[in-house]
Amino acid sequence: CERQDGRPSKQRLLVVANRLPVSAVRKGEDSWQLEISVGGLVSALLGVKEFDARWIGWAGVNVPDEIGQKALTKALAEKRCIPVFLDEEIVHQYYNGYCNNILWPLFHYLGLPQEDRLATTRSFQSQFDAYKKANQLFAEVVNQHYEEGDFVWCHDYHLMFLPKCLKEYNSNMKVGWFLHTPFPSSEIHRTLPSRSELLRSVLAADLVGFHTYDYARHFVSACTRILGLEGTPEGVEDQGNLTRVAAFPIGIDSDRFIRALELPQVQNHIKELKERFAGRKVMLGVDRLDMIKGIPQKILAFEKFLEENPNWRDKVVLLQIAVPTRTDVPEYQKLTSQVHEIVGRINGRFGTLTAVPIHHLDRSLDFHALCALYAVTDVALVTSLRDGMNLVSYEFVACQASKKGVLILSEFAGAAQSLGAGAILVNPWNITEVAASIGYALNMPADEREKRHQHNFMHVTTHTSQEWAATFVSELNDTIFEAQLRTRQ
Ligand code: ADQ
Repeated sequence: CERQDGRPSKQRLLVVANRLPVSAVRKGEDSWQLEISVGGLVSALLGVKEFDARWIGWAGVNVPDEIGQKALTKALAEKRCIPVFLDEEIVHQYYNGYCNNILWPLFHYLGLPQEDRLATTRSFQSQFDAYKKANQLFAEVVNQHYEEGDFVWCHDYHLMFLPKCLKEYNSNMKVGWFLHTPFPSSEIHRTLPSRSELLRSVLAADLVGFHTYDYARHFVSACTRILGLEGTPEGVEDQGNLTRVAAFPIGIDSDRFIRALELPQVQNHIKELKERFAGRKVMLGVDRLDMIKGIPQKILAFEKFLEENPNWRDKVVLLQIAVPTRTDVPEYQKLTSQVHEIVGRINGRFGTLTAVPIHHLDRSLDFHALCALYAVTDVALVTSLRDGMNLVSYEFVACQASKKGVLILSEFAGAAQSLGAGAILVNPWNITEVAASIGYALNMPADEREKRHQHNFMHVTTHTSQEWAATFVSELNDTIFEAQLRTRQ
């Protein structure tokens, strides 16, 4: 498409995700305050600037009244966001239930929460019905805002039913779907009662994307085994119709981090942190407080390291920043108490009157404070039990141009496939191995650190979020073009 001055205008992109990149807090009957949300998907998509993008999603609040809905819609429009309104019951069944209690643990190989396994099995059908209803509500809003030529990019496990709903509205709509979590082995997916319906709905998209080749392979093999469809090197074929399936590893807006390090406020933070931890090596963990992140395993490995290396006890500190999420879910509340309990015990065991080995913060940090922390870190510890990609590891690398710190990275994070050559890869379940890796990282000679860092820095600065989005959208375009050619032949 062209503008009046002859230059091509930006491609319109409707980004559809469960949550908008902002959270809304009601300040009065018709006034709202918007705050940017924390999370991998938001971080990645904020870096996408080449498109004329609008974001469609739930604002994270129940707004039953029309005045409130109108005011919120207006406030969000200024941020190019369009709300989908979901009532409390739907949110309970769709979001807390089917998405967070069933799909999230299943896709991360964690199974269902032990104590309500049977209860979940019983309520499964009603939760799945709510999931489909919520996806239908998203589809209605997309359809209202869709203009011919738009690309619709659906995100994540919350919206697996959306491609099918959209194509029912308009079979010419150009629809892509991307999964931010792992897609598990087909043996795991097979256990899901709604396994076939979900796969078929996703296959209605023109292009289906995953972070890694392995996840894409698992998806194709689930379609082959469960639906009996043919998997080809291009994707999945159903009676002559091809759904393209491919890997699109996500990245970050690395320049944003690199530029931030030059800012006076970040430099001040860095100075303060250096003074505060002078004489000690700094280890860092930054995670959403979620079972997939392996936070208890990380802290236990650090304890083992201190136990086995008494000479390091007053020379190293672990800063663990964990932003709480899904705080109303009992499993997450239990995890928070468990982490507090372990941290308290270790600090009691190895702390002194003047210093403790672990500083644990249960909160989100602002961007500048986060950059400063990354910059002063000697060793970053990412011990996810499973993680679609893990952007924290990328952000750490981007901020390490001068320090050249070491990244210890779980082999179960998608990032292990891109940063594996520069990081020390570990099995987070094996705390003996992680403890040994901490020792190796802290003692690593400068030339080895430099070499490992260069490898990862090169990757992080060339495989950016902008490049990720541009590649996905251009592949979506090509896929549709090729499909049109095939139907003409
Ligand atoms: P997340 O599970 O949220 O993302 P991750 O990729 O590490 O995980 O991204 C977390 C983001 O939140 C980072 O940008 C980080 O800076 C920020 N963050 C985390 N804790 C914070 C804190 N305490 N304060 C401030 N910011 C904090 C999901 C998948 C991942 C996948 C991404 C993107 O689970 O596997 O990499 O989506 O696809």
